[in-house]
Amino acid sequence: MKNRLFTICLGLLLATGVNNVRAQVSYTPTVGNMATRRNFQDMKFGLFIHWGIYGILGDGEWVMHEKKIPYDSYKRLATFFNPQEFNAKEWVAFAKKAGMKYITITSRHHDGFSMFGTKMSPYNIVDATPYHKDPLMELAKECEKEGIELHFYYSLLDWGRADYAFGSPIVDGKPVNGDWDSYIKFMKDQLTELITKYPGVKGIWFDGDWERKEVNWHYNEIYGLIHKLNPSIMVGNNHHLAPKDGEDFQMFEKDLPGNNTTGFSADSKIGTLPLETCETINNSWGFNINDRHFKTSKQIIHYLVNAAGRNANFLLNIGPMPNGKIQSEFTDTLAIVGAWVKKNGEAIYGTRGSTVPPQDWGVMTVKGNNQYVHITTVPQVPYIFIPQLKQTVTKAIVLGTGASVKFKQQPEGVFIYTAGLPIDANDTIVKLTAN
Ligand code: FHN
Repeated sequence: MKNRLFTICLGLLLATGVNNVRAQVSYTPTVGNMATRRNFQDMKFGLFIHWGIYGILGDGEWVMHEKKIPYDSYKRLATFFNPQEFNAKEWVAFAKKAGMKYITITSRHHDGFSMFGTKMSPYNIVDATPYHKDPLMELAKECEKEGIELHFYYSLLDWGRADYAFGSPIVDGKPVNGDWDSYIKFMKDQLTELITKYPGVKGIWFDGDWERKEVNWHYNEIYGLIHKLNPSIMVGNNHHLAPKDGEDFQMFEKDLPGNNTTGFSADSKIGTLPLETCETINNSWGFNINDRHFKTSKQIIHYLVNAAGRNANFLLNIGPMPNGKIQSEFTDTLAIVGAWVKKNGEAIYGTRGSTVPPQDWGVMTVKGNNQYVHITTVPQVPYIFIPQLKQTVTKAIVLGTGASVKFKQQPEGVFIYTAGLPIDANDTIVKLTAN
């Protein structure tokens, strides 16, 4: 009886239309999904790739919208998008060399162009460009071969499709000038292709929810479909809100969890799901020929360390060039980052954030009985103080050399003495054994 009442109430709710907050109802992740989540948290460092036909204009992925290029004119870009230099092997090798364990790539961005061979629209890289090949299939196969996990970014927002009807008023959860049912079906069909055709996919990264706050995105059906097709796949949504039912990880954009320098995170309270934060290597997501605001290897390492200390993965974005090559500024910087991660990976991979909150001097990560003290800002005084450490420290050494480090534990916390400590310009790591 109780169950029937619940079903009736749910039916009524579903019939009311506006359900931006509604997602997969009462979702319980499978054992396989929980394993994907754990592995995701262990990986810590991923490569985000924004790549599309907009790259030809060298002005980022929003160029169509920002330069007010009519959709039909913009579509011409497809007829000369021909990334002959694309080589999945090179991309995967580049990610591995940087110490990254997974790749999240745009399968379709807001311009609506599908960068994969879809049967659901002719506006895709195989059918609409002279390239006639599917780079995402090549990437998926190479990732699988090389043990790199693959996630697909998928835009909910579409500037061009008539059924999406960008700019249309929304009434009763639908755009009045579009065909919302058709658009939802289109997305489900494409997601089915992405999940069933491409080997090894472990995540779907939605974006664009924020464009239509009052629409019914049918997340209950979309998330339900993904988990039905492959229960182990992690669903995440860059809606800039607290996680919804049916989601498997929570993401932050251009901000560490808990910060809100961009204004995107005002409503995204940190939940209990695995966390990820994404940031650009320069100031652009898609290829931007004019953007020379390259982050240094030190800034990238600090972002990675600070994310790990806040229990989050770091997804670092690059925008490859329209010929399929990755520009040398990115490969050079990430080779340095990779060398650092190779040396210090013990304190990053497989760790979790500490109960000790971020301090002026840096952050801490934890793995089993080990606590890693990441000193990213060496203090003026010859010590750092770790407050609130509940465990008893039995040993303190420099990570890598094993040289012992002087420390003193008191009821209110632990002092680590930094005099004579070999300082790493990026991050001086002290490994504590603590029970
Ligand atoms: O509009 C997009 C943008 O192009 C890019 O894809 C980023 C990645 O986090 N997300 C959106 C803005 O929230």
